[in-house]
Amino acid sequence: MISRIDLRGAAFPEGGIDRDLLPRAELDVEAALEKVRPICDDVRHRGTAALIEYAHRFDGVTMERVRVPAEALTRALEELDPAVRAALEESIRRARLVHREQRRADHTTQVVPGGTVTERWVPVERVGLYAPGGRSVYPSSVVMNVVPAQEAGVASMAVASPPQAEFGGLPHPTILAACALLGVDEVYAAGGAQAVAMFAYGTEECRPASMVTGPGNIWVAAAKRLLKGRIGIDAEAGPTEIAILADATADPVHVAADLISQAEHDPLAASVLVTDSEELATAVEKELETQVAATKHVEDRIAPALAGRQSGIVLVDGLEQGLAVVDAYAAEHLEIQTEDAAAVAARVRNAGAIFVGAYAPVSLGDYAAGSNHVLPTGGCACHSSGLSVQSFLRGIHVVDYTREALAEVAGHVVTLADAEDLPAHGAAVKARFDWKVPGSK
Ligand code: HSO
Ligand code: ZN
Repeated sequence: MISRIDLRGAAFPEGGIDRDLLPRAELDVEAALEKVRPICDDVRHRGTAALIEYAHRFDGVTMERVRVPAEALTRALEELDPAVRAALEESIRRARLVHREQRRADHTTQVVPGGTVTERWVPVERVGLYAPGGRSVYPSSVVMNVVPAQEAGVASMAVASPPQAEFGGLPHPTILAACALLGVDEVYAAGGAQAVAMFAYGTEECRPASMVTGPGNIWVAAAKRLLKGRIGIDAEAGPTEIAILADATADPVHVAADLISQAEHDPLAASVLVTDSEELATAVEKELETQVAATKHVEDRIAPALAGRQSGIVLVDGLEQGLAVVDAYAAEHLEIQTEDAAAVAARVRNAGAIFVGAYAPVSLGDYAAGSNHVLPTGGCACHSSGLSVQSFLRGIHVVDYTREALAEVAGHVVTLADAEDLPAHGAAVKARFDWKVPGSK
């Protein structure tokens, strides 16, 4: 069901271990680029008409407009199961608590008397948030995208989610209800690459956005790669990943349940256990058999995900090697189920989010820990962070110098400009002092 990768006795070089030794899915976004290019161009030129056509072709729905009417949002919220509503409200409340505290204050540094640089944090003016449909209808992802954008102070935001034939061409009602709960009233029934193009170029109905965020399938990832620059993106989200660093103290029932929990998302999802305990490895393998037999989504997702080359049980010689492996892997989600888990977690350098100890499963973070679940996948956690308030802010340097403060440093500016053979740069300073640079001959 799940393969073993035995790294016991392997050399662990100082610069970290070779990532290629570790399991990981390969997602060929590059190949998808050529397919999404004509779609994006079409949306650019024909706007709404193109979106309506793609909704017909890809989603099997006939519609006249892409914007979801306000009544549909209100209705979806009225018809939402009260228990789901209560859970979403709690999820939103916790996410707000955490994200609100991520806001950064502007900061002014006095470099010299009369010379200051202020870093001013300014929210992106308008963002488009993508919520997948089809196999993955996740109202929780609407929460995870909208809350940080709102807490960052983004003034205008729109959500896009694929039209669904069984709901009369509207996005899934729980997606609509989540939007309504969050106070988002601009929602579009658009999916895939088309939705990203809609946000990038704008249409008759939808004003272009400065940035698009949110998870999606390979077509969404390809469109993000293609249109990046024209529009800001968060990350090209790949299939979800869970890595668990566990020792002999871990409970195999929990470990197996958590590995299965993320395998449930996608046949390409990765579930990786890193352990120095062969007993735990064997116990987890047994548990996987029993628990998988008793769950849903086995044939289409869990079984292929666990059996795929992206998943595995990695055996190591001890905790130090285990830490080297999880750092090299840079998992989207990393659980630490070891003795003194908090101290071990503090030593991890690369992970999208870290879940500490026996009572912090990834599922908690997916819904209701307060943390964000839009996280870097595919090893990107070694250079990127998950979605946060910061994702929606730009730090603008505001430079404010008096005549005296400029005079004090003018000689250095001119010297550097000359050293770079850019005399006009120096001239711009000299012009302010009648071409006689203070501090030079
Ligand atoms: N684990 C997914 C997020 C999610 N889980 C949504 C359940 N719903 C990627 O972090
Ligand atoms: Zn999940």
